[in-house]
Amino acid sequence: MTLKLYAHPFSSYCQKVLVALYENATPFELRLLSPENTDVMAEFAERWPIGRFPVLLDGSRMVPEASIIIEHLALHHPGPVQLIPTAGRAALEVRMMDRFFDNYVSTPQQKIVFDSLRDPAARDPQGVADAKAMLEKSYHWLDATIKTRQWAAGDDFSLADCAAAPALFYADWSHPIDAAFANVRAYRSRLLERPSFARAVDEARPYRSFFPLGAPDRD
Ligand SMILES: N[C@@H](CCC(=O)N[C@@H](CS)C(=O)NCC(=O)O)C(=O)O
Repeated sequence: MTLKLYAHPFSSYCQKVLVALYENATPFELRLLSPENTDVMAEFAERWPIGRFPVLLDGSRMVPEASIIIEHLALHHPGPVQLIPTAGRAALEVRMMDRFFDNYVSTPQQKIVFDSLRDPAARDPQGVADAKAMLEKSYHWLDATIKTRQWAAGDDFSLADCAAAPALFYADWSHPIDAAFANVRAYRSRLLERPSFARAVDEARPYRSFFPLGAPDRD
């Protein structure tokens, strides 16, 4: 049975799942969430009224939340690249780093972008300043943590790198990673060279004009 992914190629959380699917060449059907696809939009709204994407449909099972989708794939559709280690301690480190990228990189980066989409009268400058301060703390912590690691949790590419790739990609667009954080910048470059993420970035290229802060002319 074909896996169906309700997603959009330009969305960071969708890219997180696309990287996992591409790592293992897992076959799936993209249900493109785009205003002109009214049937897909309606199906999605009915399945997941929360409205955040991606969502995976595996037979009759609906799986929301990017991390849970990747956990689901590892459990039910494993491939040669093991994105979540079987050993408990190693898995804990992977899951911790995955939470780090979602909560302390992606969430503040989304705050900056979502705020820019608001009506000017409804903007939240303090919230945006707090988000930028959080990103600075995250870059600082990550710079020391990633210094001795090839990938987020050590030697092996994992769920945490699926989270890190789009999170750092867009965070650097919204609040540039200072040259002082050379280890973070080098890690972001390694992620961009990883074929699974390079493919996701290429597929999202046609949508760059959607980036509300203006996409930089790089990457
Ligand atoms: N916690 C969710 C977050 C997903 C999320 O924020 N997706 C964004 C796209 S990157 C979205 O749905 N944005 C549409 C909206 O906020 O209405 C996950 O891990 O999948």
